[in-house]
Amino acid sequence: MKLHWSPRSPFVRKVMIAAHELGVAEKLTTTRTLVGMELINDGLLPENPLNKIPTLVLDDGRVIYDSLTICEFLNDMAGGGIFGTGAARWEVLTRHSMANSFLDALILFRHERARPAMQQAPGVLTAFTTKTTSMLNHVQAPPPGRADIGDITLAVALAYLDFRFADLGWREGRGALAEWHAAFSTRPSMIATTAVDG
Ligand SMILES: N[C@@H](CCC(=O)N[C@@H](CS)C(=O)NCC(=O)O)C(=O)O
Repeated sequence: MKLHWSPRSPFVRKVMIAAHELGVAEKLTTTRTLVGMELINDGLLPENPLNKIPTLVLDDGRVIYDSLTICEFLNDMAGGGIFGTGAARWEVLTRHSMANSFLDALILFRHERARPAMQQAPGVLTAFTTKTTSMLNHVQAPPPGRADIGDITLAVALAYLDFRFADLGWREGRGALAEWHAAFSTRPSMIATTAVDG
């Protein structure tokens, strides 16, 4: 299976962490695929018309996206483990949605911050700053040792804050969350997928 991949995409990292946690990472062949909000990759478009990574191409040519759908596919392939079952599944998926929407907001926030100062919209920057703070104040540190898709996505979002928003100092006043993230970051799946620029 071929995974359109980048070492700095948090959504790709989510998929790779899930693959490691499920023990199926070695089944993925990663291919470096350069994309950006203003960077169209013509090689990717036939497989994903919206130019997004991660995109998974199965050996029989079928294509699976986006990151949640790929994680579900890997979870099924591995016989389950990171989504929960029955009623618990909705709780896991809801925590995933919260952390994933946070990531969506952070990507847009970063894009706005990267514009030349004259072109930045102050209202947009203020709104994203407020959302980031309110999300961080709202989220609870998960129980130690657990690694479902909600926990994985939260860990990726917090690591993305370290990667792109180190100036925000998200740990300040959030000791329990910081402690949880430090412990989660020692998991082999996290160590194997550290984000790098390049
Ligand atoms: N909802 C998608 C989001 C994926 C996404 O936004 N990926 C970014 C890289 S981090 C991307 O492909 N951007 C290229 C573009 O927006 O054209 C998912 O969960 O997979």
